[in-house]
Amino acid sequence: MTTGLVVNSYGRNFIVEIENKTFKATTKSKKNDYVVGDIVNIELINDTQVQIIDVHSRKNLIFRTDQNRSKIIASNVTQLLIVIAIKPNFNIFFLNSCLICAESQDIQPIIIINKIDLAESQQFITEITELYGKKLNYKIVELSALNNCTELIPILRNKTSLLIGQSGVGKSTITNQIIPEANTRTHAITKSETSGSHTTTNATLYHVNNNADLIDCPGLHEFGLYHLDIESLTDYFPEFREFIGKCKFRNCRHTNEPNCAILNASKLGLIDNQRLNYFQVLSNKLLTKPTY
Ligand SMILES: Nc1nc2c(ncn2[C@@H]2O[C@H](COP(=O)(O)OP(=O)(O)O)[C@@H](O)[C@H]2O)c(=O)[nH]1
Ligand SMILES: [Mg+2]
Ligand SMILES: [Zn+2]
Repeated sequence: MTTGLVVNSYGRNFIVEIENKTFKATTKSKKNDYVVGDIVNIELINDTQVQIIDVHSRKNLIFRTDQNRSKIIASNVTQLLIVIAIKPNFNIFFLNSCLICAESQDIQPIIIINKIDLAESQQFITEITELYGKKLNYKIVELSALNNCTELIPILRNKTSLLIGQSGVGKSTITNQIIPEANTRTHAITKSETSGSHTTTNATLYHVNNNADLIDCPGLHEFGLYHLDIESLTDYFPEFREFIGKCKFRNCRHTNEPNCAILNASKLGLIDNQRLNYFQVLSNKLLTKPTY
């Protein structure tokens, strides 16, 4: 049996890479929930086509869920590069959701503040660095993808990094800086394989060098986390950890209970108000979620 790596998908079809050569892939039977990053067993059909038989077990699976559906994004990711920018419309809820996604999958997150060339980025950088860098200890990289992304090269080494972020923050610009032929490749696949549509709507995996892979995924408007288990939620907030288990009530939801260690910590300024608010909104969503 030959194995390959899924590097792109469109509709029900996939692009699979086998020893540096790419093939169009269809799937056997109706099962087609494969995703970029999957290692798959394939059967050769001819010198351009293969059929996917099944998938090797995944180390992790990045996906999002909203009220009524779930979408898989990529698998076997070892680093989440969360790209943010003051423009077009920074959403702190989105940033927090990406961090919770990383924490819940035990994947290293790195926050990339892009568009630092814009004058209005100054205040933004200060605020983000103060909370997410200094208080929460997340690694932060500041750059202007329009100028260069060289700072990212050592960070990518020996990792499979997934670029994630709202539409328009600069993910594709970063990808094109790092892999100059990325643009052409995406377009080549799109034009020949998807009659007429202009952009790929799924993630694409690129090889950088030094065993580094980079996955660009199209902008997301929301990053739903309806699949999370509410009982584990506090574990994904690093600044909550020292207070977990210290509330008066064992089943405390940290919203308005008396003697809540987390609410007390926020009153003392040990937990940021916006983060607490995000936690409460998210846990409320999980409590009222539909069943899948
Ligand atoms: N000023 C500025 N604009 C940028 C920068 N990086 C990307 N952009 C612009 O932001 C827009 C969206 O970029 P794109 O890479 O398509 O974002 P994506 O949706 O995250 O893939 C484009 O017009 C880029 O030229 C940057 O560092 N500075
Ligand atoms: Mg893009
Ligand atoms: Zn509590």
